Amino acid sequence: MALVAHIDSGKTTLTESILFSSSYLSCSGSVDTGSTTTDFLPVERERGITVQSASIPVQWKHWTFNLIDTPGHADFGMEVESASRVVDGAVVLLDSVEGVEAQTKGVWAQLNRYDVPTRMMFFNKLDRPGASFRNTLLSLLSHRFHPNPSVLTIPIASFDPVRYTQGEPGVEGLVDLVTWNLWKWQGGQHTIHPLPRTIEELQESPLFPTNHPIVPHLPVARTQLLENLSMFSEELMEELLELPSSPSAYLGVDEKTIMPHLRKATIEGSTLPIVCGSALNHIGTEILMNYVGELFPSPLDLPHEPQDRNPPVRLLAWKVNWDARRGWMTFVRVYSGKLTKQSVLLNASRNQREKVSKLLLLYASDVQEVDELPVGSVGVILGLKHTRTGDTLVSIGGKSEQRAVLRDITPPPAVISTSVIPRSHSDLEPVQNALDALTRTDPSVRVDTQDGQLLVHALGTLHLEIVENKLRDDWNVNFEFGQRRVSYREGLTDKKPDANWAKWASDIGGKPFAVTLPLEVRPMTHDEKGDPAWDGNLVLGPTGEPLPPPEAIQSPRLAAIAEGVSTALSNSPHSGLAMTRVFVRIGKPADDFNPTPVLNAATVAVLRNRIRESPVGPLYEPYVHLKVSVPENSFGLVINDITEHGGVVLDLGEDSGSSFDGSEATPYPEEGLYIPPEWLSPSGSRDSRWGKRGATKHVVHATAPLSRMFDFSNRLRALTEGHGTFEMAVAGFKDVLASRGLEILKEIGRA
Ligand SMILES: Nc1nc2c(ncn2[C@@H]2O[C@H](COP(=O)(O)OP(=O)(O)OP(=O)(O)O)[C@@H](O)[C@H]2O)c(=O)[nH]1
Ligand SMILES: [Mg+2]
Repeated sequence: MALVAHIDSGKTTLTESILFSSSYLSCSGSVDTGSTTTDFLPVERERGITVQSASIPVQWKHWTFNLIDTPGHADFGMEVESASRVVDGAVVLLDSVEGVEAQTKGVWAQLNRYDVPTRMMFFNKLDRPGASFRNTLLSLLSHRFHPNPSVLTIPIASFDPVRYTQGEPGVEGLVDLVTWNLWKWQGGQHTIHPLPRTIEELQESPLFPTNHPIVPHLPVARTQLLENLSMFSEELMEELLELPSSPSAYLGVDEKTIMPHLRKATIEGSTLPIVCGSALNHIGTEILMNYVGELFPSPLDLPHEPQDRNPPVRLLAWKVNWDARRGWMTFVRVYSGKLTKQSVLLNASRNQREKVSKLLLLYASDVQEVDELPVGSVGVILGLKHTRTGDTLVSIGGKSEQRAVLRDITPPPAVISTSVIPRSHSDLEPVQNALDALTRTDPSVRVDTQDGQLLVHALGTLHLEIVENKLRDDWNVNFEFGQRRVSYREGLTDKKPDANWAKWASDIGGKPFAVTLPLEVRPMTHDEKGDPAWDGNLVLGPTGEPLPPPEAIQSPRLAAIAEGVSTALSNSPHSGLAMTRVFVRIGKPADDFNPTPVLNAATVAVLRNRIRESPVGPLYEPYVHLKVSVPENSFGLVINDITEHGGVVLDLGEDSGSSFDGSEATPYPEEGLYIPPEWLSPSGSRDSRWGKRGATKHVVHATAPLSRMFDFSNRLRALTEGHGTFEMAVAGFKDVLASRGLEILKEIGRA
């Protein structure tokens, strides 16, 4: 399972707490002092952010699960992409002061893209002033994450009724509504107490001081949870109907009765379980682990290849790393069979043999060597020479259908590039080799040569900085980076082509040759969605289905044409930019005798020609989403700066309901869910973005062109005397006005 979330919501802290609570660590480290297990790279420890995901096996009670801690910064979105590809479940964290944030939506979309079936939410940082369980829950509904969340635990801010109403200290206890237990934290220790099963006994219970305001709410919350669950299970509904009609009846229902229904609803995705706590104080961590164990599917609960006596091995390389001491480390998930050390595999994506030397389980930077990795497990292979992130490896000599490649991982689109200038002529080759190695580990880094210049493309400014560091520190090569440049895109102009545009005629070996390609090409319409696998274009196959990338297409003739489409769209004859928002439909290739290389060359030629014949298309540039926190006195200055640089302010941060992309959607209804009243999670009532007024810092949400935001950190420092902070994440491409288009063409030397 993966931990995914917006930057700084506490994933690494929660990982550390899980390792501590499951007794792997005797004392937990902290991101604030740079001592955690999973953030072990020097740059991670310096900056306190996660850059690369780390996978770690966890033993909890009778369960074993692999935990993947991912980075929250969108510049490292590739890491979330590949983690989403291999996990069966994800825990999504929210900072309870902030609620849903921009990248929460980003990672949620990534989980959707890879069909991660099972998810759970953890409302973290309830100890912070301004945290609110209620508002965080409401933000989930208003951003339409799930129509049927199930609240499994309720926080108790304090056991002292007076301090409780002030929301201090934030979270001292949790009520587990399923097991009907109370968890109390005092001085770093916790105790667990079963709650009484009747309302009268609960009211009298010495577990709570008299008149504690939370008590009357607990039966309500449990009743609502059970009724909500019974919507997904007739069996549970019948059991509830048979209960005596006393107000206490639902309190008597045993956890063993509830859990199977909750588990089924969670695995199907009909509900989204919600737990909460404070990872920093280890509050709620064990409850979270209990629910991961109880509710998340085992690999055998999900559709999988039949595992009879000696099933063939099939695995996906979801991450490749270079380690100075151990060499190439290939992180794999085993989807079938049992992988043993010293075996030979076929890399089905590249048709190359690979020899497995050792197998490892990785506890962050510590390792344990093992002899085998069984089906469902996640581990590391040493010794592979050619395998890249996203490749499928299978047993040698299996039947051809067993060699089918698993679904690949699609890197997010690159938005920024820079030239790489080797210091001297003799540095060129080492620099090229280092770049090649880097793209093997991180497919979201792309390298190409334009006008004799070596260019590296990345997902954002921070990503580019990390690339620079890695080239210097891991590969010791001598180079300089040139100026950073935004990656623009060109669209297609709609001009009706000649009737015969898709016919290609040539001479091959003195013989005339003609082929008509089954292509339909036009600009995408406004409401069509670009496919990330095709860099924002939309490419359909013969039956109208979205085509996978060429290397994953089974039919060689279709693959040859698709490859040609991909090549032609990768740079426009007008601007040299990659094309975007082009619709291509590839029909069924005719059964003629044209060899596949001819089909491929012909596709490139006719499609290029088609684009060249149309006038230069609209230009697109990447936009970023900005979240800026500024003191009151520089608020106006910062807003001016953003608008002067082409930005648009979306929200002034006081209203959690509006969405970041500016689109207004109706929230999911609150009906049928347990939503605690405002005063029940009182820490939200003061000093927060949830509060009406009185915040000392203002929050601005805006979008702006990336090209004009490169030096925003310097500008913000100057405008706020160092008191402003901001987060920036790429929010996609937007088409630009003709005047800006001309500027762009000038900038890239095409006008
Ligand atoms: N008060 C409070 N602070 C927390 C809690 N959990 C994490 N933090 C703090 O929040 C900051 C970010 O925590 P991380 O664990 O690095 O967050 P992350 O989600 O891993 O961040 P990225 O990996 O960079 O996306 C650190 O300063 C933590 O100490 C919590 O429960 N309460
Ligand atoms: Mg982290």
